[in-house]
Amino acid sequence: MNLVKLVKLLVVIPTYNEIDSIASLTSQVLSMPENVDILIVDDNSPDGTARLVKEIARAWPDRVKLIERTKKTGLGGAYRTGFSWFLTQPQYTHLVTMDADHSHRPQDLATMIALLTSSNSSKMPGADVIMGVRWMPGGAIVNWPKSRQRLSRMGTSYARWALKLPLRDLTGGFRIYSRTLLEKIRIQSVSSEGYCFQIEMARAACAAQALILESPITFVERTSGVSKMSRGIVIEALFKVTRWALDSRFKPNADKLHYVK
Ligand SMILES: Nc1nc2c(ncn2[C@@H]2O[C@H](COP(=O)(O)OP(=O)(O)O)[C@@H](O)[C@H]2O)c(=O)[nH]1
Ligand SMILES: [Mg+2]
Repeated sequence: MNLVKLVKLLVVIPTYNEIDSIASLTSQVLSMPENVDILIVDDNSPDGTARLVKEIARAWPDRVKLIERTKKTGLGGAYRTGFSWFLTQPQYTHLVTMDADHSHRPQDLATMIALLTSSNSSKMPGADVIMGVRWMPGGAIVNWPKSRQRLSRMGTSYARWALKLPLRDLTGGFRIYSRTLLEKIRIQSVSSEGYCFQIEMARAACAAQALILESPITFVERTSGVSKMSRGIVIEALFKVTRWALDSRFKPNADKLHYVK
């Protein structure tokens, strides 16, 4: 008999000036039939995102939480805060990372959860990470200019080659992580500030010998608000990936010692 292990997911959504999309995204996620709650980590958005989230949280006190940080220090810091809070809440079995701007679609999350539960119910130990992937059969990108697509693809190709990570989308941020994996990783050691956090989490997961499954997603460029992507974010990623690649050449076990408890 196949025993299906129950999953309860916390969707962590980092926000900076996402007042136009956060209410509709929250409502779409809350209406999913799967067992999902939401944690929004806002960086004192000047547009009043946190004020709106507080109203939503009043209507859904058990299902929507807000953490307010005093200033914008980047996606990595917001995620570290969200991951740390998740670890204090034993009712959740999995953590989802998802963007606020409708680029990550709830219907793809449903597919990712289905893959997770089918891996959980097989005789194998369940997946530690379900990775949303744009660059695989069934995956797509809608409305990104060619230049941004090229940048993203090059980022993944470089990190995949330099770090020898056999994964097809290292810069995407739509993922599910198991509690078992997050409890094994020193989350404060995943120190990237920008979108390089996604590459570093993949590196930490591989160092912890996680079982990672890929699931195709359609990434849809935002239609409101503005992207927080910047030159500094690209430089951080380039610099860090190169340094990690050199580190692991000279100290092959460095990533395991650094990230895994
Ligand atoms: N809390 C917080 N959220 C951020 C920060 N930078 C980006 N985000 C959020 O991260 C998600 C992805 O950012 P986005 O600007 O859409 O990046 P893009 O899709 O790569 O252009 C969105 O939900 C943003 O609001 C930050 O410094 N702090
Ligand atoms: Mg976006």
